[in-house]
Amino acid sequence: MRQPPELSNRSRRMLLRSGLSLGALSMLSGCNLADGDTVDRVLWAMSRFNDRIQGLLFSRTRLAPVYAASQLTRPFPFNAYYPIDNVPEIDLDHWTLEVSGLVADKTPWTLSRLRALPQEAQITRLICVEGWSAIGQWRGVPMRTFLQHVGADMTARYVGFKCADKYYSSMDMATALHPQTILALETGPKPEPLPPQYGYPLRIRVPTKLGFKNPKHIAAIYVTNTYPGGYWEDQGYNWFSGS
Ligand SMILES: Nc1nc2c(c(=O)[nH]1)N[C@H]1C(S)=C(S)[C@@H](COP(=O)(O)O)O[C@H]1N2
Ligand SMILES: [Mo]
Repeated sequence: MRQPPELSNRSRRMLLRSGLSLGALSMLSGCNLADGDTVDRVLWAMSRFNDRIQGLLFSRTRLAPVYAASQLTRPFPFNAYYPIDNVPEIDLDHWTLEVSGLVADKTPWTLSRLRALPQEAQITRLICVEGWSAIGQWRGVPMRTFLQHVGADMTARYVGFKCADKYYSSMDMATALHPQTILALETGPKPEPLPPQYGYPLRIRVPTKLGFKNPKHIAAIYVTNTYPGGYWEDQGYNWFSGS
């Protein structure tokens, strides 16, 4: 995504509008369309309402499609809000994962402690809103396992992520506990530590959601009941964004 991070109010509205059904749009016809702020507020409220419905329809047991090793996309595409030359440099020797919010144990995690947890591998499709998709393999700790280890309040509403770049995102607890939602440490046909551009040393892999909800270079995870939003979500992309 190479657009400048600040979208104009107009393109922000267009983005929100594109996530609404025709029926929802026709309800807007009573609004004074010249009053951008009102339209904006109504569209944001509808998008959050859509989030709730998508959350209710989400099945904790229904799996995203999985693929064979022969179907892996090579080379796997890179995408971020900056070009590949600007991928953050991270000092792996001093790296830790911060944990905060509604969890019993806030001790930061080292890579070796994460590697010692049970790992799962998946071959799934990453779907980007920009109009491409690619099949990749990722391996890492199921988010559910991690949340159990830190004593997370599983009744909380959201899990939020802060990244080493300016990116951030969040997901509903049901998605965080879904069996295919993993803290990925490895990728590739023969899983190896994440290369820099794919989010080393740690990224979220959540095949039940669109690409932008798969934050890379995770620096902090927090559990909260306060809506955390996200980098693209706060600019108008629908927050739930199931794939
Ligand atoms: N930290 C960070 N994570 C990010 C992004 C980003 O810009 N920064 N872009 C997102 C988007 S829009 C997509 S499609 C995927 C792309 O992942 P890939 O580079 O492995 O293809 O990363 C997501 N995670
Ligand atoms: Mo994306």
